Amino acid sequence: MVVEGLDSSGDGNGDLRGIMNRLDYFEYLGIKILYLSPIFKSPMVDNGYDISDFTDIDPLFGDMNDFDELLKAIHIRDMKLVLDFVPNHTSDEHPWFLESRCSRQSPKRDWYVWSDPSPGGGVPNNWVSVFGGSAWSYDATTGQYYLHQFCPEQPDLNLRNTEVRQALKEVLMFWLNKGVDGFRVDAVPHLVEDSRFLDEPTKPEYDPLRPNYDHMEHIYTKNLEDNHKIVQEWRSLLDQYKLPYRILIGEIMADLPDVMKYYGGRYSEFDFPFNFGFLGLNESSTAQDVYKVISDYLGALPKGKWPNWVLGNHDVSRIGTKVGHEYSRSLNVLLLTLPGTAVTYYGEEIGMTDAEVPLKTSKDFRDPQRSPMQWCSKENAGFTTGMKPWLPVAENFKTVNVEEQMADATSALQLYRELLRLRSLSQCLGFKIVHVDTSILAYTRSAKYCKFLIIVNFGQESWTGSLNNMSGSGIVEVDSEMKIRGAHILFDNIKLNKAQALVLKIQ
Ligand SMILES: [Ca+2]
Ligand SMILES: [Ca+2]
Repeated sequence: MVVEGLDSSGDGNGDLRGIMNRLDYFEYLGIKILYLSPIFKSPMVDNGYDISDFTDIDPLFGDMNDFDELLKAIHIRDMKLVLDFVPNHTSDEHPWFLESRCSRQSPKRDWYVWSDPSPGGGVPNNWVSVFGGSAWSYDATTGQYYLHQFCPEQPDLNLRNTEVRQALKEVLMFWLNKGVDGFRVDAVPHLVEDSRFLDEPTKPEYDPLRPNYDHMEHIYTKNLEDNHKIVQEWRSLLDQYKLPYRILIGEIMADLPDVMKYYGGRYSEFDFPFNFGFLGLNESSTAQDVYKVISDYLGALPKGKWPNWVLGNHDVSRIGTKVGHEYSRSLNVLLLTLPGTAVTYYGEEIGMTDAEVPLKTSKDFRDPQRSPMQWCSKENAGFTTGMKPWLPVAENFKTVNVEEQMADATSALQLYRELLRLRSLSQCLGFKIVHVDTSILAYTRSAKYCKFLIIVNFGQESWTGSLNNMSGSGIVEVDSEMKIRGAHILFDNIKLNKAQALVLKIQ
């Protein structure tokens, strides 16, 4: 689970002690692994993804003592902690960059990607940053440009330089030696660039005056073959730490074939690259669209590799907002009954939706999905002991919050918990889609001694019918509405309310 805790210091920002205060909750849910987005020292130009010290905690979140205590407390509860690893770039305030930019003769000059202006003056080539505009910024002191695939305050490290590779490995070792259970690696497609610095081909819609990242073919800056060697190096470093096993997860925003390459083929790379297929779902998505995401993904998954599923993250609108709040429960049934690792972005377990962030106070277009965790119906949803949380709380916090849902046996939170309990008890391996139409998706999961049928109604109204080639009956193990557990259902006469999902144990 991607976690956000609460603010224990009263400054409005979530912090490490705040997460520690809520570990009972994650344990109560049945969560196995907690993942924190960057907590490292940072000027916070890009919410901590601009790091100025990879081996220190930003004071916003606490200090190293808080971290050590948190890690210990997580392990005592038999949970694991995964941290963010951001190897593509540093902050422009990182001592490495300060040293690199001070002169062309600096021993760290080659630690970043520098280039002379083009022969006619101006940027070295037409490369564009992911956030728009040129990927090059001019540095007047030394008369060269430095590369940044993201913000100008996030200069790209030169991962072709062996000293840089070693320095980054030492960062990993620092945290591994503390006992961290693994890493989610940021911005993997962007690790290395083609060193010839040739222009990238443009698409017809490309406007040289307002260059847009999506209007170019990123053949020299994205998913280069050499990225894989680097990931393999990290994997073999983690493999030196045997007990416990350390996990490596990749963030790869790319087409499926490129994503799948990061499993490593005959080599070991990521345990899994995040599967972002469901991030594209919206309010007009049908059961067939959901089916297509699942079948495309499983069809492309290399043999013997481990799948995973993600409903949301900090970069996209919350699933409950995109698809509709009423579908939050059935989407969790889907997430937690598909084969492989399920990843929950904090708040999805209670059906949180995006907050309204007024334009004049908005710092980032992604603020709405980053609003504070809704703990209770009190002021600021119980997130902060201070006056004001770092972002506004979503309006529905009075009804959508942990405290209310813990007390309500039919809540989304209790459903989530029940699904996790069923998962840990049943150890299903087999998976087969048995029915799909515009409204209904149904599939079976089989374990050694039992078999389950999962039926989800993604349609706009209630549904009554039978499934293709399914006869017999089952007992309701999980009902997304938390009302008819234990009911006996005949497969030739199934009734589902709008957005209802059932997990049936086949008789
Ligand atoms: Ca705080
Ligand atoms: Ca790079």
